Amino acid sequence: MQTVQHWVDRIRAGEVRALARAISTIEDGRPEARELLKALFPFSGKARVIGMTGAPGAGKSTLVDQMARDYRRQERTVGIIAVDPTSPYTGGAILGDRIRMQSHHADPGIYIRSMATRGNLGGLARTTTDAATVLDAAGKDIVLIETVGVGQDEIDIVRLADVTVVILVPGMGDDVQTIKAGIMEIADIFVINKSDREGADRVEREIRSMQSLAVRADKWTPTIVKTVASEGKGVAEPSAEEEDQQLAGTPDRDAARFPAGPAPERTHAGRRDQPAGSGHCRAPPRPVFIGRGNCGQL
Ligand SMILES: Nc1nc2c(ncn2[C@@H]2O[C@H](COP(=O)(O)OP(=O)(O)O)[C@@H](O)[C@H]2O)c(=O)[nH]1
Ligand SMILES: [Mg+2]
Repeated sequence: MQTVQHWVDRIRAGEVRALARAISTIEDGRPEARELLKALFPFSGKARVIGMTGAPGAGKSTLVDQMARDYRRQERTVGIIAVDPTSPYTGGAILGDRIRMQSHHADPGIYIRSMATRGNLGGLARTTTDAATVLDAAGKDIVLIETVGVGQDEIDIVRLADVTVVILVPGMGDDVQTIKAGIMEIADIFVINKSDREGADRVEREIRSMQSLAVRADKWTPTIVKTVASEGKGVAEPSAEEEDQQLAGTPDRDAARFPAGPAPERTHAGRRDQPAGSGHCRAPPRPVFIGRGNCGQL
């Protein structure tokens, strides 16, 4: 039997099998997961965690795939976690995702993992957070998390990200209104994908009019980027925009997001602990869950 230390060493050396086994152990809620995570924590906190959320079919996987390509061109390593609670592990959209993303499979700089929701041991948000920690500790520069932006679970997942990209498409009609309560307030960047279709400008106007009604506590106005992911058009922009946001004074944004005091230390896969009592936010599902601190401040 190998020791946890040996396992950690193999993960940090980029051994895919060790990485895969770590995430499976977390997913299955096996007891050794806690010990492993504890040993990995000190090596986490460096990755940039980007949450990608939007309705089914919005083009999230296509965009994630293209963004991953772009990051690889910049010689940055990428971990991708696809969360789709409606799909069983081996079927449906996940299988489609796997096929589509297969082009990366020969590239050791990319690791792609679909999260199962079977049994939901310990909560999907928690499991996803832990998987992100593993990828972070494994040295991935970028961790992209794809979720279907519908339920609270998915909103919790994107809250664990450093930056959240909300993907909308033309032709949604009133849907923009419908999802605004949950999804709109967590967006750092809006992507209007399928901009080859009619109505992209209208979606943009709708977002802008919503933005004009409410100013975020941190004064950040989410940027709007138009893409045609299936043709690779504009796909570098979400990454570039994300980069700009990272450079553009995260400290100020933190100060605004954590009005109770200075931004807390990064503790967990690059995210910050939500300060006690800072929130108008719903309580996180578990104490260890990491919030981004800007919820409810739209
Ligand atoms: N017309 C058009 N189709 C797109 C675009 N991006 C993705 N698609 C297509 O939309 C479908 C759903 O894409 P997918 O990435 O699986 O969406 P997801 O469910 O959000 O992950 C696929 O058939 C894609 O080829 C786009 O910009 N324009
Ligand atoms: Mg998908």
